Amino acid sequence: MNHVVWYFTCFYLLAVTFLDSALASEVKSSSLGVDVISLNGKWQLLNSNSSVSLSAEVPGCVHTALQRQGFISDPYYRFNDLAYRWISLDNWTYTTSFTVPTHVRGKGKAVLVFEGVDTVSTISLNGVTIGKTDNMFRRYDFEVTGLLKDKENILQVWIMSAVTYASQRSHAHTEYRVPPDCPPPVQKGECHGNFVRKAQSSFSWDWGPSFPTLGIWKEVRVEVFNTLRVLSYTTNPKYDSEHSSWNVEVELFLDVYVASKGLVHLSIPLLRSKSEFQLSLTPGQSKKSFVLQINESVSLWWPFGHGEQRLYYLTIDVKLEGGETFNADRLVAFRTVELVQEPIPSSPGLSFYFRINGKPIFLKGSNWIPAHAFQDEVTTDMITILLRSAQKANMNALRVWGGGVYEQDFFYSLCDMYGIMIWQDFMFACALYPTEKDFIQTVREEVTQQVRRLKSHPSVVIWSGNNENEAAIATDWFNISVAERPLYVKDFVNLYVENIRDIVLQEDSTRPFLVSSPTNGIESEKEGWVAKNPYDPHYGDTHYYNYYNDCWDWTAFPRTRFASEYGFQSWPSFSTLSKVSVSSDWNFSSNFSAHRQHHADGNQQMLKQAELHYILPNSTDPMQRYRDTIYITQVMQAQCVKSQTEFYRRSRSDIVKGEGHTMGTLYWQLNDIWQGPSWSSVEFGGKWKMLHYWATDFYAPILSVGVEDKGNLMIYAISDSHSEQHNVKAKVKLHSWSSFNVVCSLESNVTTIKAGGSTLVFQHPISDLLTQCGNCTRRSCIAVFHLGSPEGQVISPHNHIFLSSPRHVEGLQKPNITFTVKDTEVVQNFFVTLHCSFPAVYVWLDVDDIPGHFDVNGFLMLSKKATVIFGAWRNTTVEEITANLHITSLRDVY
Ligand code: BMA
Repeated sequence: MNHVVWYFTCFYLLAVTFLDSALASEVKSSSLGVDVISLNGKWQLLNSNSSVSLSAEVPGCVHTALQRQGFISDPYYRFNDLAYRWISLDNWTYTTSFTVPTHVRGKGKAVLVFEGVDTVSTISLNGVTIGKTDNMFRRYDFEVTGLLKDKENILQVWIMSAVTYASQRSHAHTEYRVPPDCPPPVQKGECHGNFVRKAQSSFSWDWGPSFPTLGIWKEVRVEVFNTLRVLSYTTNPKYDSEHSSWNVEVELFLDVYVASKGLVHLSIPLLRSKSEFQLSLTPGQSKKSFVLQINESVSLWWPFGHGEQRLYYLTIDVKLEGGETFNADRLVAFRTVELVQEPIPSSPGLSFYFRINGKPIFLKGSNWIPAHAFQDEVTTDMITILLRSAQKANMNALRVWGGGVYEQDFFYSLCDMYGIMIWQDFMFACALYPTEKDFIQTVREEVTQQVRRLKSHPSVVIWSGNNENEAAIATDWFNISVAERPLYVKDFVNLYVENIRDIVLQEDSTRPFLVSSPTNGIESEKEGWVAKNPYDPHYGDTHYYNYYNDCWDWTAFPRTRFASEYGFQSWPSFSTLSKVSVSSDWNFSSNFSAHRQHHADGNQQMLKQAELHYILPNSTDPMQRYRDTIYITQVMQAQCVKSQTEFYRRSRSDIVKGEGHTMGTLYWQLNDIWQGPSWSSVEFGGKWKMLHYWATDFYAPILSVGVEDKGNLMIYAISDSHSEQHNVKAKVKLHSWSSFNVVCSLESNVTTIKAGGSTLVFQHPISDLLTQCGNCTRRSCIAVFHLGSPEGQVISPHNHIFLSSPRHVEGLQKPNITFTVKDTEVVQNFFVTLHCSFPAVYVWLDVDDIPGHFDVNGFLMLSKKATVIFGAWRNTTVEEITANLHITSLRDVY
């Protein structure tokens, strides 16, 4: 069994009810007299030479079917990704049978609807080929009128290996190459993923395994009707600036069999707004748009941290003259979004920031990747835990990265509720793409469908063409000669501008579109859509990675307008890894450690970066050393991402040497696809790494940041507020590493900090500070600080700055931390009280497999006693926590 460690948690879960999938052949009459026969459920599955035969759940995929029926064990276990490669190289047939009652069969039109086939398939009904699929991101509707029988109907979906298909397509593309051919060997992946419209990361990625899945990953049903059926509908609030009023555009996409007339009634009861419209339809596919004027004043939808996420029910009622009806409810929200790219005084280039409801908003968040290699394993619980974790860490934005999938509806609905803005990439990443007619055609359909599906969500604030493909051409990732370049630029413009952008502009006028990420935005457009340097910090967004530079050196970071990717790897916790490994794997030089690392030199990079500031773990007990090394990679990652994020937040209102005005930080990456080393802050299974705990602080709405600049200790106050002016004092203390005594305390004058900006509130030469404090040197003391109101209230999280690398500090001793656990009055919340004999740094609590998280973790402990709270996501006890709790601090690992 796949021991997936996502747990049901009532604390996290919303009341979401899902209809059980209907048994095959059960007819449900939906609105408009459409009879629906769900074909979800058990199908038969066969490989190409019939040596493997089993039953398989639809929606689902071959891998999960094989696993559930015991043909294979957990695909994530040890080296199974390699052992099970054969599955994706074979072709598979899904078969089901169903009956259709005569009265249903007698209706005018019958359509087979596949919400999602993964990916390349030929579909036949009762022996007749009814269609083919080549794109997992599309829904396919095949007309089957006249093909249905009363008795047994046999439906077959023959799925071709996507790996074989991609290879054939690439070899057929003889005029010029479309790189990359294959992923780097360290990724142990399959080749030519760019030739098939499928999650690009399923052919392997630098954080994930290669499982080029095959399956029917979304619902299947037959729809039979006499009049018409609704294909989809959209609800898009629009602000009419001329009249300073709102209206909601509702579009109905219909498949009309016979000409009909009727009425459409739209209403938002809470806003006392309703309207009725005539509907007149002729046979064929048709799109009808209606505009509901809102006459009342609305409460706006705001990103998390900036106000409420107000959602209103909109109801759509369609009544045809023949008496058939269609009713639907949708939550809508009112907000505007602008991407502001305009000149900035004393800075070349253009600004790049989001204005929501007229207010500039700093985007704080990270990047989202697929939550599982097998999408049918992604549960609403998993999505809820991840999105709730993002919000708990004060994130207001996530980028749905272009190498995965367009996420399921539930994901976006939850983002609407949580106030998490979505930067939505189209699913193209780190590659060049072919532009043959049929490829463009399938992409056009994909984009049209996805924009229609997602545009009703207020959380989606921007569309972006792809991940890093502008940069791939501009900075020549694939050794393309100068002479050949125009050809590739032409293909780029063809795909992302003339097709994708065109469709987006037609379908959705309410959001900005970017050609790529990173991009220079308007400047890229001026330069023919591929800028000379898409990483230019004066324009657009940037991705920046540098693993060998000392990440404490903030002067090395580009002072970008918007940091949409940056990050550092770490290893997930032992309890996560131990589920897919055995004891011989548990050291850093094992084959397993090398195998799980998909990023060239990744393991070395982590240790080298860690070594710059920490003494690497040197326990003689191999097991202890393994756990400690995991710990040190997480310390390094948390510290590096903190240092970079604080730099960006500090740069929000600064222009230094023409650079700055940073208005967004989306670190790479929020979540994991499996149990392996990666840039994520949340492990596969939902456990928070140290970085995620720290994000809660470095993404706080009001933050104090300490930096050393030319020998001075500078403390900045950063505020996301739009208007509130805070009067603050920076309260600074120097603590000695060797005792619990505060060596000295200082306070700045009261300063009024800028709303929506960064303000210097404290500046002091470090050498003076040390002299003034008497008993302190850079090595023997640490500076801790926070912002307080003049009345003494704490208004920012506590922060600190090392005055020398922890590897050089003097006086830090083994803290001998002991603990006691106590139940709180609150369900599943436990107090953990720590006692230490000496100050401790990076104090890390790990309860192994007990799901949940602490209120703080990875902290500095400068007093003898500290109490934290553990909130469990399932029933647990004081005893279980006590038995599983491991506590590590920096000084414990060497
Ligand atoms: C960026 C991303 C991903 C990748 C990450 C880490 O390039 O877009 O492709 O996983 O960096 O290397």
